[in-house]
Amino acid sequence: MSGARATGKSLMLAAAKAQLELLVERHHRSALRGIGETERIFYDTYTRRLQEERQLLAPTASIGDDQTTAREPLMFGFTEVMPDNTRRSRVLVMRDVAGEDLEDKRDLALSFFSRADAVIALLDPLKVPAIRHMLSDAVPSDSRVGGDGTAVLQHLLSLMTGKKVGARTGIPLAVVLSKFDTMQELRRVEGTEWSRIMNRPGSPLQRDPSLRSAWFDAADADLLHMEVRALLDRLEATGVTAMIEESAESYRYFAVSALGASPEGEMLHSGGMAPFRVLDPFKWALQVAG
Ligand SMILES: Nc1nc2c(ncn2[C@@H]2O[C@H](COP(=O)(O)OP(=O)(O)OP(=O)(O)O)[C@@H](O)[C@H]2O)c(=O)[nH]1
Ligand SMILES: [Mg+2]
Repeated sequence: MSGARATGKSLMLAAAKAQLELLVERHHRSALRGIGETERIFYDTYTRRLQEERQLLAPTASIGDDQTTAREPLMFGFTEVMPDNTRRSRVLVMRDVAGEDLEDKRDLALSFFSRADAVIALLDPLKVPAIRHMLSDAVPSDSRVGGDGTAVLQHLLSLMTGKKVGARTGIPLAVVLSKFDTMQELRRVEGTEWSRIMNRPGSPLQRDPSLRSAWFDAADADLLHMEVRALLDRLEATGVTAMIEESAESYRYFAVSALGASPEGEMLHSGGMAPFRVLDPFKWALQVAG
């Protein structure tokens, strides 16, 4: 997981783990199991705060801190049923990188990006001043907003190529517009072109089929990819899209909300977490990793 501080990486990972459990049970008739210390680390870092204390997460500790959670990757195993009904064992190894480490370029500790099977990079729409302004009534102004997303993405791409100047990376890159519930709030901002875009019937920005199929759904993902690409253009993030398209051979755009609604201060929304499309990038990563 990559992205500037407070783009929503840790919450997305926590939400995706819960959804992956459901996917694996429902479609693969298997159970998702933490490997090694993963269950304990996951409980200490995510579950206790989110489910027992109903609180948002603290910023992820820097990899330089003396904390196992930041140093150890999270590893989950399950058995996948293939389309021809054969079964095979899969292991998903994830790293919840601290935005701070990417922003401060602690590169020695981040060299694993050049060896990843796939990278998920988050962009926060609340960083776009026009969006923040339109949503000033709907989104609490004290939400954590992170650092420079474009600079972090540029740096990430250089880490993915092992710092070779001018090189393109062959590592699949999922570019995710996070906190998508805030964009969906734009439905209610009347008289703007945003309410028209976000209200369009049948739009992939309004539905979440990610738990319906066992594997990555390319037809749905293609539609989503095009919608999110167009949204990024409208958000005037053309610098970002140009950079991705120039530097990555294999990329896809996604839209995700871990929470489903804005939090209330440091607390989760009273309705709990209602994730939107959080599984899509992980299903893609599992598919492209073979
Ligand atoms: N509305 C909304 N806000 C979100 C969502 N996900 C994250 N946030 C907000 O963003 C903040 C940061 O989320 P984290 O998941 O901790 O961010 P991070 O990218 O892991 O941050 P670092 O660990 O510092 O790199 C949260 O405390 C929320 O205020 C979401 O789905 N919707
Ligand atoms: Mg984090």
